[in-house]
Amino acid sequence: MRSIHSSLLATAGAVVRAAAVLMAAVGMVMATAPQAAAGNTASIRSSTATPRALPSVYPAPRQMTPRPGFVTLPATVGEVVGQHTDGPALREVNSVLKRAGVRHVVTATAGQPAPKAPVVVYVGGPSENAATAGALASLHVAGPEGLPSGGYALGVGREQGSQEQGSQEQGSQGWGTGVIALSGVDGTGTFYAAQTLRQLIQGRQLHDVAVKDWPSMPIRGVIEGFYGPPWSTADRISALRFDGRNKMNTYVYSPKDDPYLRARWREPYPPAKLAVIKHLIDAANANHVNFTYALSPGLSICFSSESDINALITKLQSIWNIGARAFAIPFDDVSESSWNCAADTKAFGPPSARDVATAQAHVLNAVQSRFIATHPGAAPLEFVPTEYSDTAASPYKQVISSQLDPSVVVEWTGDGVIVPTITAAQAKAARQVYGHDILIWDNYPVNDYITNRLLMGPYTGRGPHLGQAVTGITANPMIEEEASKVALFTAASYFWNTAGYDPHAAWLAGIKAIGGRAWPALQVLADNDYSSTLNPRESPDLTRRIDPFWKAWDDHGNMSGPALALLAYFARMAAAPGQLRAGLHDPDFLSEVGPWLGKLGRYGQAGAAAVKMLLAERAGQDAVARFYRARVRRDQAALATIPQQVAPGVMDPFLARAMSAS
Ligand code: LTM
Repeated sequence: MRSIHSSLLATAGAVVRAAAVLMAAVGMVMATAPQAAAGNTASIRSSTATPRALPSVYPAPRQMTPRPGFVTLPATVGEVVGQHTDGPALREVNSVLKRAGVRHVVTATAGQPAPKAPVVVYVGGPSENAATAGALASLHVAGPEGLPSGGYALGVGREQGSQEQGSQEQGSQGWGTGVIALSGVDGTGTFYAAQTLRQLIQGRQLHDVAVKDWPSMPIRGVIEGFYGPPWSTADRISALRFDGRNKMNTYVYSPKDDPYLRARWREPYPPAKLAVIKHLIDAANANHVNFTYALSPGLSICFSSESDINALITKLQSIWNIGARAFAIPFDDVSESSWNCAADTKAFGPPSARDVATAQAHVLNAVQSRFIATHPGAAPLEFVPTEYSDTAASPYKQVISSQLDPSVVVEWTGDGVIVPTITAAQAKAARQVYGHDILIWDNYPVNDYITNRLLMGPYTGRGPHLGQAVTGITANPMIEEEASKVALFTAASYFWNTAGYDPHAAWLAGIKAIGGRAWPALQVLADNDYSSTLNPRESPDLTRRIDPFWKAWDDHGNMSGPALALLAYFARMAAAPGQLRAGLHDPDFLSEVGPWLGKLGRYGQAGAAAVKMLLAERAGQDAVARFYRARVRRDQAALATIPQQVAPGVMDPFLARAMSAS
């Protein structure tokens, strides 16, 4: 075999040696993990400023204005908190400061003199901390007044009068007190300001900046609403933390196979299970996420039964008692042509879409008036109609529109169950036909209908003005919780700032945030698990290299450039499993994606062998070509035994064409 290798190196020589150099370069990318800012980086003019540019922040803020100068965090900082400063926000600020190297935080309460320290951090908006307004004013940064819930102002700079513009060497220490002021319109806003602060710190430094930021829609989040194995408690805790970090404020607990949500909906939770749900609610609260409990009685409810309505309310009350304040009643599993009890025929007539809607409105109105309306602080009741995926006028929707309490929010999946596009016009049509506020249940990146796929492409096809037409969007994720985060990172960016959303920039930023130093390998995995009903384009980075390769091949042109580019990519594919296993410290992610990762690596090997086979053939090196042909054949056979799909429609056709090309 050694002689065949030497023969190959001798023949395909320059091309393959250069490929090795490229492969080494690929390895270096992994080691350096560039901080390259994608999308929303705002640069400043000063040639001496350190740091030179604002880092990227996701979701992209509405207004983020860099200012000349920067603040260096010393080992000891002062902190001014109010009596009502949000607890999770303060915890986040303190952990951000600690990670940046701050060792001591000297705290004062609003009303006391600010601590004497080179940098003072003010935490809390107008309803939390009376001192922050003055700190923002000293920086000439406007406060958050008038912003919707979750909005915030964030200022970094030096107190007015003490700042020597352009004296970058002095940092914060030389010219008066450095000020960092985080002011939310509410506690959630201050928590989000802290999430932005986390991303603004580079080493120990922060660019001077003024941020004014607010969300595009009130409800933004995730609905665990897929079929199949539900997320574990650890998955959910991880998801709740991720939601908060990415300014999503909603998690809907609606796993299809919690029996106490569906088949056994009347039964109270056993204490141990209730304790787990309480643990989730507490984790949600700690991350400013509204835990929404979705009870689905449709499989067995007798709509006309007082005792069933009481059971429904009693169950909701048991979840209220452990801290939940948002509730949903999904009726997406209800037949429009049968009742669950004879009494309903008597009460509502023979089953029909219209009568089913009347029965549902009857139950929902009871929950609204006897539970939601009697519990101050309860969020508006949400409901999934049985007809949830179109905007055509129908007897069912007509009844919902006219009989359901107007404060109930209707969940709707778009014009279809899984749709490439949702526009503001469609959402307005839904608002019109259902007669209620619309919350989009978006079936992306859910994969319960294609469990052999991972869906890791960006969230696309949702219009820039959709936020004005709906009360919010919750995305239905994949069975694989950790792997869902790539798509959900992009969805969160869209939910927050629909008009400023750049799918590719958000996708790359998400890959960097999630992948850490192994992000280039994660990018290759996501590139080859990219297509979906939202976007049919598969493996965009790979196909950008395959297409020129075949063009050069067909034209009998110079193959070296396209072959090198393709070989380098296949090298990244082959190395990705090892790089992710070594560099991504997330065992759950690695076990979730294990089979896909294995297939990706094997495709990388097969692809490289196919390219080398073709180069050898063209060079007239028949023995070398035969060697690689046999290798590709072996890889193809092994790949065919892995049911998970990677690069569907791209890699198998590439290998097949390579094997038949001459
Ligand atoms: O979308 C809704 C309202 N219901 C189901 C989801 O539970 C399921 O996850 C998705 C994707 O299969 N389709 C549905 O219709």
